[in-house]
Amino acid sequence: MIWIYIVISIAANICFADDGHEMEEFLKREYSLSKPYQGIGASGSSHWELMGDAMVTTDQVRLTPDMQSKQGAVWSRIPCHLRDWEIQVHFKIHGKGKKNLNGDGMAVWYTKERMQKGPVFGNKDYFTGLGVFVDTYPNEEKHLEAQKKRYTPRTQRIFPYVLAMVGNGTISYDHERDGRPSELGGCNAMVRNLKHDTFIFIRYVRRRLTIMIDVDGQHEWRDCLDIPGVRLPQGYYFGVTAITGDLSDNHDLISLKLYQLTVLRSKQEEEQEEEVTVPSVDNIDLYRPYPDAEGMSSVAIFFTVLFSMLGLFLLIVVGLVVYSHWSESRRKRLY
Ligand SMILES: [Ca+2]
Repeated sequence: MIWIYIVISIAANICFADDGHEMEEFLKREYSLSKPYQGIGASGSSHWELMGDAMVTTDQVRLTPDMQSKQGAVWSRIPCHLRDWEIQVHFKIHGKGKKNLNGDGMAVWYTKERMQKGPVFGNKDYFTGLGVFVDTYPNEEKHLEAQKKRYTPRTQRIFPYVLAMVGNGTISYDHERDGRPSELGGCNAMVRNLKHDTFIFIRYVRRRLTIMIDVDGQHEWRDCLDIPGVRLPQGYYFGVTAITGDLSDNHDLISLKLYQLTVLRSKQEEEQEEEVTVPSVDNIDLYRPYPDAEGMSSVAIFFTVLFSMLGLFLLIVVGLVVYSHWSESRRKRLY
């Protein structure tokens, strides 16, 4: 289903969730960030705080410049106690690097922790909460290419790739595998060096996590991920971070708009929604290691074929021996 993209120009709107429930949305200015970014970073005078190499200009919050080994972030100072919400993130990723010679990407967060530098797109590893990543560099593919290994179609992706992960404080983001073992889902999103605007939309309603993207310049939301049973505690912080390594890009945040959604719940639904203290997702292990993501190497394929042929040969020999014994004993019985 493609959603018609509507620029929300007034503070309150009526819209419908996927399940047809009517809901209202209100822009929450204290959790939103937009031009002219007044007072961001200055201590105490803004709801948002800058970190690392992030810089505010007239047109954007530049999380990283197009230079190696930078990381930057902007974090909300106030915890969000809304039960149902959606955020629209207007961002821009651009740089001089040619395709797949740029990196590493940016992330939108709703986490217990805030303002901690680290390897996960500029945030700490073993985070607690939700991370939505725009990964612009295919680490696993490049690693396998260098080793002349094939990758299985099951895990093959086209980059840049948008991926969602829920962490409970004990799960590491596997950077070398581009987060595959902890992936909740995701989609391809060609977002680099575009003239038109690019957006990510994250909606969290009745524990259903929906992610859509608008990156094609068509003013349409494209489905990226939709998962029920995502349990996220209240009182976490929103943040946007980015990182560069050997390869780089400008990672710019233009705006972040948070809407409170008011959803009618029946008394029964209210009673069933017990309070969540640790993030989790119903019926999904948050970390699912897989033994052979790298597929078979050419040596492994050679031996598999060799042993298969030997096995077949052995079967034929055994079959012939059994047949000759059988036909001989049959001949004897006939005479
Ligand atoms: Ca990557």
